[in-house]
Amino acid sequence: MSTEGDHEEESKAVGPLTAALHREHIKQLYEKKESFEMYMLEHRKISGVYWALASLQIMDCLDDLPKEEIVEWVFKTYDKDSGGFGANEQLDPQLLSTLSAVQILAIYNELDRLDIEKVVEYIKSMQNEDGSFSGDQWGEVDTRFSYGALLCLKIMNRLEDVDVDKAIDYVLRCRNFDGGFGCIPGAESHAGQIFCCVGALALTKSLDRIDVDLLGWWLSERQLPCGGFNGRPDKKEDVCYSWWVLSSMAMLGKIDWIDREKLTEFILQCQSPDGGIADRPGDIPDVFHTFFGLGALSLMDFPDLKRIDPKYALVTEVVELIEM
Ligand code: GRG
Repeated sequence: MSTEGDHEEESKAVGPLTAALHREHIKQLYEKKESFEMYMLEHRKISGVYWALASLQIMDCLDDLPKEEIVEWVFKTYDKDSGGFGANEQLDPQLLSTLSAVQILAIYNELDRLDIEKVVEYIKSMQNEDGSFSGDQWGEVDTRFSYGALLCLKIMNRLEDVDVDKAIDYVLRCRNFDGGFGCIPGAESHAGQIFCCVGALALTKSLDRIDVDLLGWWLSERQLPCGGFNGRPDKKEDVCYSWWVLSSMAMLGKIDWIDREKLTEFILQCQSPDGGIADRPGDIPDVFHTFFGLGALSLMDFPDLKRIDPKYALVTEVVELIEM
């Protein structure tokens, strides 16, 4: 039996956005460095820092965390030999960690501190003959890495340093009959991978190469009776898909094909009374779901939140500086 929309019958009493509690949740996470959530983030800490800072910036309170301390820590994850950044101190360089490092520096308007030539060299070294990208020295290929590489280069204004045509041809090879995209050619369509592929196409102005209506339809089918989205058919709703689905629809110009009010209600119901946003109502919150919940609310023009750009996953004022 389908488990879709389990929360449909739960209380519909929807409170306001408890931004002050979310700020406190993030500050506590940073200050109590020994917490369970921080322990769980150890192997991908740099992305956790990006989600935390991006969340604070959406709520217009970036100064809640110490900028200089964070920027110094980011450079402790840098590998001078390769030009890539690791997920934490003493970890091997990795493409998505490099993206998070570059995003953090963009958020703080500190891109000048990067050795851009070295970082570009690292990303170039990750492109394969067929246009795909590997995530690290061990070679796993995934459309997450295509997006990560292209976005990282775009932020540094160096997109032309890789073979963009080949990169896009590879992304298009990962497209399925239903209009969606998977992690490699032939893999099942999944909203997370669709975000990456649509992001890669949007960053390179190649969206005219896909059937936008077909994909828009597949994405709009992800909204369940509870208002939340799942990531593929017959799966449960999760706040993070609010971002992966809605940002893809925003890039396709199809954001009006979903019920915004119901999605907003669902996200607000996922707020923890102690701050932070969880995957589903009543679950334990974390910084990943907090960012993606806030990001989706921002895409829907929720009051008092800064606007986020769907292809960069950064607030628009940061993107304006990058594109200047
Ligand atoms: C800068 C926003 C940003 C992203 C960087 C890391 C990345 C690029 C993209 C990740 C995209 C992705 C694959 C997201 C999905 C994450 C997720 C919740 C996976 C769970 O997959 P399953 O199969 O879950 O366990 P379902 O919901 O299908 O059961």
